[in-house]
Amino acid sequence: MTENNNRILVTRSSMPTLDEYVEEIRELWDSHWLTNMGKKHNQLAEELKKYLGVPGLELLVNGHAALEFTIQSFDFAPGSEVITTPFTFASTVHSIVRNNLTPVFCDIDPDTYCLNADQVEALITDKTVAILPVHVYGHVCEVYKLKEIAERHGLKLIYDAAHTFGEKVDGKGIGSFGDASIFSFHATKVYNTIEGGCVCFSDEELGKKVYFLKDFGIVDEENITGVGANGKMNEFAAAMGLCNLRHLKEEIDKRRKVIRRYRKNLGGVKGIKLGPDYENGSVKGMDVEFNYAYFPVVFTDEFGAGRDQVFAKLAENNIGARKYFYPLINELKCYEDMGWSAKEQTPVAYDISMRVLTLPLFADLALDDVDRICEIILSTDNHLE
Ligand code: T4K
Repeated sequence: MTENNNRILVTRSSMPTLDEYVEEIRELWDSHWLTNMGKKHNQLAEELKKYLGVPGLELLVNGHAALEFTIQSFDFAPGSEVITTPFTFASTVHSIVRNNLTPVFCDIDPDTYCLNADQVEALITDKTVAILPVHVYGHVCEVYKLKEIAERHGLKLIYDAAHTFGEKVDGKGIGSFGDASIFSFHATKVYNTIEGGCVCFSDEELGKKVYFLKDFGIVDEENITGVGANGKMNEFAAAMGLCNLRHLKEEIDKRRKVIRRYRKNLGGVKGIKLGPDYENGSVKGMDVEFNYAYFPVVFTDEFGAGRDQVFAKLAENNIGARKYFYPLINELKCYEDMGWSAKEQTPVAYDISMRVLTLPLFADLALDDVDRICEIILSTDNHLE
């Protein structure tokens, strides 16, 4: 039985053994070099570049900083529009707004829950400068269609790839699509550096700009030529990343087993809709090497209970599923003055946000626990008459 204070939470951080981590950080006591692009930072950047199959990579203190600094590095005019999805974590849209840009919401695909590529073009105006899709839950956006649209309209394509660490699309690292892709290495992700993130790019100039901005805009000790900030990853985080990278394959193998069990138990149940099954052939014309990041379940009207009832029933049993991503970003309190209407602007995203639950998923989640979680879910069926 998997226990975390007797509760099973939506996820649990992957960690190396304490001995392995101590061994990794031992040399920091000799060098006294703790941050500011030290040895571990640089080693991790090189290892990740290879692992992710990307031409360029810059490490950052977290995924949000990666996104915010990346957007800043394009120097878009204030008030320019960025087409994005409301079905995401707040970070995506906050990073647009904090760069003095205007988010324009596009609805999502009903099967992958990613930005609906077929609806992007209708939202492009003469103020649009970029498209910012999210590979939500590790599901993959229609990267070829989006590339074609971005190129035809001269727009930048910036992916929030926070959930897709290590994935491949048609054999290519997912971070190599678009002008830039950011990953999150937060404690709750498939791969973590405690807190951390990176941006991947092919244009070296973009990488240099992000580096410059993450280090206060410093050129040298006597020259600070940009208004940057502090986005540097420290050596302890990088050391955690070096350790976790060694075990990633086995972690992903274990996650795959958990998801297969969920699919076996819940697949085909009336009223339960599961996400795309990347093991079962190509999805939207793409072969995807999935990382098993999240397991979202959508309860349709045919199920005998609503999402909130299932959530409550699981909570009664000490199981902490989460309503990622409810509420939508175009419904958040902090944006209530913007005059957005989720129901009208993005009806599919609205509907999914009212019905979705992400179930517990982590490498060491016991299969018996998966069975128990599924039994509890199925026991809520027929609550509604
Ligand atoms: N873009 C997207 C699409 C994102 O989803 C995110 C982050 C970002 C950008 C920004 O990346 P970062 O700046 O975070 O690197 C969590 C994460 O904090 C956040 O990283 C993540 N997305 C978001 C979807 O989920 P919360 O507020 O739900 O986390 P919390 O603290 O409730 O933790 C969830 C569960 O994880 C807990 O119930 C137990 C487990 N846990 C948590 C922590 C903090 C652990 O096992 N260990 C831990 O250290 O936001």
